[in-house]
Amino acid sequence: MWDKYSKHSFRYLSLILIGIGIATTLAFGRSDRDKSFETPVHSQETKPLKFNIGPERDILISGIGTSDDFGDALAVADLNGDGQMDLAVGAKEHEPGSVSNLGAVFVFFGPLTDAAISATNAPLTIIGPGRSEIAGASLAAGDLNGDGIPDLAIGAPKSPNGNIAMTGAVHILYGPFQPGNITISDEADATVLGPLMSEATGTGVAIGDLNDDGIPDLAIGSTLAGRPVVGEVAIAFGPIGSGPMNLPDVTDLVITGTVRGEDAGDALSIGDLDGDGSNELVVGAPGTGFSTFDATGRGKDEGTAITRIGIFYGPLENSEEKIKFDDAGYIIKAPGEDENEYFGGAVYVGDADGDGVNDLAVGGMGIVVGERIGTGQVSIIRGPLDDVNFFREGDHWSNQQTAKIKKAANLIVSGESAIERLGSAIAIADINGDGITDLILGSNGANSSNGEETGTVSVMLGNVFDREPTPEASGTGPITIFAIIAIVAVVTVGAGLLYIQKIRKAPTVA
Ligand SMILES: [Ca+2]
Ligand SMILES: [Ca+2]
Ligand SMILES: [Ca+2]
Ligand SMILES: [Ca+2]
Repeated sequence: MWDKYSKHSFRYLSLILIGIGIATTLAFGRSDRDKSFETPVHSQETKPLKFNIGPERDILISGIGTSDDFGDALAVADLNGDGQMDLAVGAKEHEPGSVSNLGAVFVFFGPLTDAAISATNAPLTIIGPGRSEIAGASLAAGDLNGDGIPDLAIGAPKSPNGNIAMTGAVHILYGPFQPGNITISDEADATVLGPLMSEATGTGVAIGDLNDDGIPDLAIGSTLAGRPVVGEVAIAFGPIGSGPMNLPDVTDLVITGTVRGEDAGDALSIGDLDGDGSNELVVGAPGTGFSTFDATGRGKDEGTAITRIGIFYGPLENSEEKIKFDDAGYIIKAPGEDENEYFGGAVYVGDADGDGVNDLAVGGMGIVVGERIGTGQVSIIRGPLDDVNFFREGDHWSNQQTAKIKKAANLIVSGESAIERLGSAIAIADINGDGITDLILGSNGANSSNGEETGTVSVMLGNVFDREPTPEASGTGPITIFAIIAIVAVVTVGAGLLYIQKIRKAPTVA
């Protein structure tokens, strides 16, 4: 009897061992296949690298108050002159002392190395000039007065121009900057004022040499300028003087939107994208039109659902005639046709992959990813962006002036949560001081430890193109492998028990 039972136990043990063998084979086979899928791909002929900011962020900077819009604008430069890059973050709806929508800029002097940073501890806070002026809606850093030290340009699209309300303005503070708590009204060295009410001058701003004279120039976006309202970008060649000045008096060149309500100039960036030594101007037009009312009061939807960016190749020259958006060297369109993707609400020219050639990053803070409505997305196209390398031979969109970002993107970072609006602002710079450029992304609707919807800024340290995306927790990772092992084990044990039961029930043969 004992011999017989032990014989059956041996068979049962064999079954279990076979089961484990099958499970192990399946598990290792699975993991090998996963690895081959995860190999980074960098060329435009293949799919882009895709990241979720959640598991990838190395530094999280939290805004202060609910609906502050912290992270709606970013600028990087050595603002205190110590040789390290510093980060300025706009929060256009910050309300210190309950003054509505004063707006503020928080400056964090580099190198930044802590994993969690709060704007409550920002060493320098610059408070907006007046109630409801939404200072910090846009930011740019660069040497505007020619002393070799970076200055800060702060857009406030609802600042007044004398007696004219809500023209918008760009307030300029000359560097270097010290720690402290200052106000724009006390400290501004120059102010460029919009000419007309409600044109939203200062929704976009950028600093860089656009006419090849070696002196940084100032580009200012007014998203509600133009008749019909299309948005405009005014370019003032540097150096920029001191004191208050009217925008039309210093403007050398205007780029005008071509689609009603497209908000041309909402985001601006300057840098050499084709590697010829002259800078390009990248203009975002994230608007989808707006509803108007006809004579009978009936609503009329003029939404165009075209959100796009235009690349204007430098050098640019003085011009009496306005340059039309549709005359851009290249135009890149939103990933979808949906409204509110806000594609082009942030643009940044910088070297994200460290190959010495600038790349182009574009934010769409309203883009839906999976179930995550309004989570936002940032796409990076590797440079050089010239007609040889950008619109590659062999792709069906080659030799065309326009492309969809889905065809052009080499790397995509998506938001972690719904309505966080990742891509509200972008900067590319070495912020932790290790000599390698980092990717800095605003999420102006994100929750933080300071409260709901304070807005945050996330930093991915190092070359993002060298990363392997962290597998999604719910995907085909180790969980699937354990599930396979568990199923095989259960089946094996079950079969073994049935086998033993069968033997016990079998009639004894004499
Ligand atoms: Ca510094
Ligand atoms: Ca210049
Ligand atoms: Ca160029
Ligand atoms: Ca590059």
